[in-house]
Amino acid sequence: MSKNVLIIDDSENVRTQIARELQKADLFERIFQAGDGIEALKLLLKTPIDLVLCDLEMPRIDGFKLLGMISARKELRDIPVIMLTGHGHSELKIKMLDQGASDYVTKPFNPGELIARVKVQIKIKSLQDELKKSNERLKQLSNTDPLTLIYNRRYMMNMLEKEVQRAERKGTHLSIVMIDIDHFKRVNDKYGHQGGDKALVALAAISQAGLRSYDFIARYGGEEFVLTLPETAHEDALMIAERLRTRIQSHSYTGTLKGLITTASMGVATYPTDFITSLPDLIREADDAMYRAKAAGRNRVFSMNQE
Ligand code: GH3
Ligand code: MG
Ligand code: MG
Ligand code: MG
Repeated sequence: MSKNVLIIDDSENVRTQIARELQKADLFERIFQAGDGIEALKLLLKTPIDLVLCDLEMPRIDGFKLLGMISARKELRDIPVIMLTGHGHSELKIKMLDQGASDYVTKPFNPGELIARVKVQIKIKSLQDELKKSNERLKQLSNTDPLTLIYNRRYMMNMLEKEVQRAERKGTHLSIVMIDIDHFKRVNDKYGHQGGDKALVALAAISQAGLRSYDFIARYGGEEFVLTLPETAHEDALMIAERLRTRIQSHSYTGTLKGLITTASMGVATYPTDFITSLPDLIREADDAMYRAKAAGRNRVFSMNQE
């Protein structure tokens, strides 16, 4: 992995000396230098830096000020900073560590010690980076349905709670479409469970295509999906559902599913109304409307107001 280091010191002599040691140790792909805090901050904001070596005493912006600036910015906060100081007072060292420094080296520095401390920080940083990445992967995994790769029910419920609150706060409408595939058992019977799985993957993709960026589709259950439409009035949601119903019906499957026709029954509900004042109300009404669509003969969109 290529790593970048930044040396900040107002003395060019010190910078050159440190750069030479770092070069010898061959730990970094690129070694950047800055003579003052402003130059350093500019560089940090436009270049990915993995470690900072920073002088404490500099004119205008000193090491403490720079530490403060680095920890105030979310994108810089995790970069380890090793302070370079001429003094050995304990108080000063404590203050540096308190203010966010990862370590310190006293000048004139011992090259062996400097490199050893640099290595420790690189190790910690790369472990932290790995941890962050695997946390992100886990989070994504916990929100994703493994078969269709769209959001799962858990994510949907979390988001819906937020969307209900947002609609409440902003005085807008939130619509959902409950979607249940018609006679899906027959698909499994005819094409096998694997064939059924393939159909579900295709249906998820069809449902996701053409959505606005803030709309999202989730797998609610086996062959049930929910489409969430923030800031969408009931009439508009009915139109969007109807468009999706047509798209599903006219989809031509290929490969082993060639010739298959799937249809879906949908129920549309919108928050808030006199009888939909909470998230459970919204889901119940969408579900009820979907069942009325089934009862009325399937392959249709029913509104919460429709008997
Ligand atoms: P309808 O909704 O029109 O009343 O009929 P249906 O046949 O779809 O009825 P139901 O909801 O009772 O059955 C859904 C079927 O979907 C049952 C189950 O075998 C199938 N199913 C659910 N999850 C999966 C899955 O992950 N893969 C496959 N292949 N089939 C699934
Ligand atoms: Mg100095
Ligand atoms: Mg079902
Ligand atoms: Mg079904």
